[in-house]
Amino acid sequence: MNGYDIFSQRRIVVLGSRSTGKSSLVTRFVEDSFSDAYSPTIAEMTYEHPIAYADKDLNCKIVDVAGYDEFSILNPCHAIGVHGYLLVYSIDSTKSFDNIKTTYDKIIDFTGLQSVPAAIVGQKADLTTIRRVTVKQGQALARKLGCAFIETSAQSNVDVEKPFHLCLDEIENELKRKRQWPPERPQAQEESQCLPM
Ligand SMILES: Nc1nc2c(ncn2[C@@H]2O[C@H](COP(=O)(O)OP(=O)(O)OP(=O)(O)O)[C@@H](O)[C@H]2O)c(=O)[nH]1
Ligand SMILES: [Mg+2]
Repeated sequence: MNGYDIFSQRRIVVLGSRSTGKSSLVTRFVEDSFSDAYSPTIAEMTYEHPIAYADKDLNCKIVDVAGYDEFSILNPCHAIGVHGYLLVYSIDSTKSFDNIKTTYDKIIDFTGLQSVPAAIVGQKADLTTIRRVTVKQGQALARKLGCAFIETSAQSNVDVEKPFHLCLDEIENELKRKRQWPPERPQAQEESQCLPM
């Protein structure tokens, strides 16, 4: 037992094209480590990491997945029992940016939901001289898909914790909405103004 109950568990899946810096973002956040060497993820890794969020201690399971391209078929394990997503592109790659919408649409198609809690992450924000995707483009896509947005640099250790907190914001909002479902019925009008005929 780790002292956490099921209500404090949050499963966050990290998806995006190859070499966008997904593993680097996760390991920088969880272990505060970074390597310049590229070691592609073959077997996905799940990290258990506690995050203090609002007045709760959440036990986050962060699933670092191998790169998804536009032809990848969504693995059901990356859609079932998932609370939220980090959708990662690299700011020097238009292709990885275009793949964000494709991946989001795959999740929506698979789950049949209208939206899922997610944060779009523009990684490698330190690569300003070879930037291909502007902040405005990132923000516009996030608005369109109803997701949060942030740029990060795992290498320079900039804002690496923010995507996880933004994603938890989205998750908590969604859980709140679900708890309120069905919406309260309007109070029966006192002293009905309808007269029985
Ligand atoms: N400049 C820069 N390079 C980075 C950053 N994050 C990661 N990298 C480099 O980008 C390469 C790929 O990083 P990974 O974290 O392995 O990328 P990934 O998305 O997990 O790759 P796959 O597992 O193959 O999908 C490595 O050489 C990293 O050192 C960053 O913030 N800035
Ligand atoms: Mg990886």
